[in-house]
Amino acid sequence: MSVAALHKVDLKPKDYKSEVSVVWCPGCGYHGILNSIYRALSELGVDYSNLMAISGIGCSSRTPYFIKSYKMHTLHGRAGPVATGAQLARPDLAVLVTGGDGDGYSIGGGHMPHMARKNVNLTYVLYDNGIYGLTKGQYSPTSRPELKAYTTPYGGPDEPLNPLLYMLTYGATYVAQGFAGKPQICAELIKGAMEHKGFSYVHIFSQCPTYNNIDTVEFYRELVRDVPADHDTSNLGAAMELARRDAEGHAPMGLLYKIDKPTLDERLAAIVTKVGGHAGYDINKIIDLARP
Ligand SMILES: Cc1ncc(C[n+]2csc(CCOP(=O)(O)OP(=O)(O)O)c2C)c(N)n1
Repeated sequence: MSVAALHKVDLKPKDYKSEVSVVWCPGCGYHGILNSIYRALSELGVDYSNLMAISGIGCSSRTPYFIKSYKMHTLHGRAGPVATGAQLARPDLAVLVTGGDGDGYSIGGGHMPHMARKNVNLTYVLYDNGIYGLTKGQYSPTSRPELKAYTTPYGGPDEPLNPLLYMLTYGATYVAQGFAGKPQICAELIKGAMEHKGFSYVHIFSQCPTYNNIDTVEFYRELVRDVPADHDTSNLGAAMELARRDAEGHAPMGLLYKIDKPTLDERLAAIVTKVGGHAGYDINKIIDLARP
């Protein structure tokens, strides 16, 4: 989403904390991600009366409770469609979606491509802990086969999906990746995402010390490598190459891709103008327009 046109305020990160206590486990990486969001909002000067925080269901999806903003805690996997509707109804507001790997890529997996390809003007921060946390530890689409979870006591039978490749393939116009153990980098990436006009996707690796005993802080520290300084963020092929990971399997950390493209609300507004405004909706006129 682009917050550039919004009314600016001068607030500290702590001013974005709501009165609701954060209930995540001690040591959970989500605390770091939440702090990155507070920091990004403060640095951007977002007025919380212009912010809609929207989520599905999961530990990560509790985030809107902890942010001072308007908010919707929706159905499991359905944050995307609700956020799309909210953004189209109020394109003057900033929309921030937060959720987990299960919410976004299992039950919500059918919605992610469409937010990307339609270039819905919102920011999606996906907290990837490689497990379903809220429901106490089931294998997710980003789990590594080595993970022994309640639903896969002998390890998993399949390979994890590659969320960055998925988002790039479907046309997301801002794609970045961070790690909860590097909150300053996450804050920068979230800030860039919120400044971007269009569908901005920030994937953040996070440890879940309670249910995922293999994707630890140490594992992620070894896994991630900074995006090279000379990477061209407008080059889709180069971004995909980074997303595919290097020969040693390292995952890129930083901004992979950013391009400008008309957003869904802009394209719809152009159609409304073409038919003469909402009052001008006339089925015969629309049929005329559709004639070759
Ligand atoms: C329709 C529906 N199916 C299943 C559930 C149970 N459920 C709640 S959260 C969740 C998975 C959450 O995992 P993830 O999105 O990775 O979030 P995390 O808790 O790890 O942050 C599931 C399966 C539900 N609430 N609704």
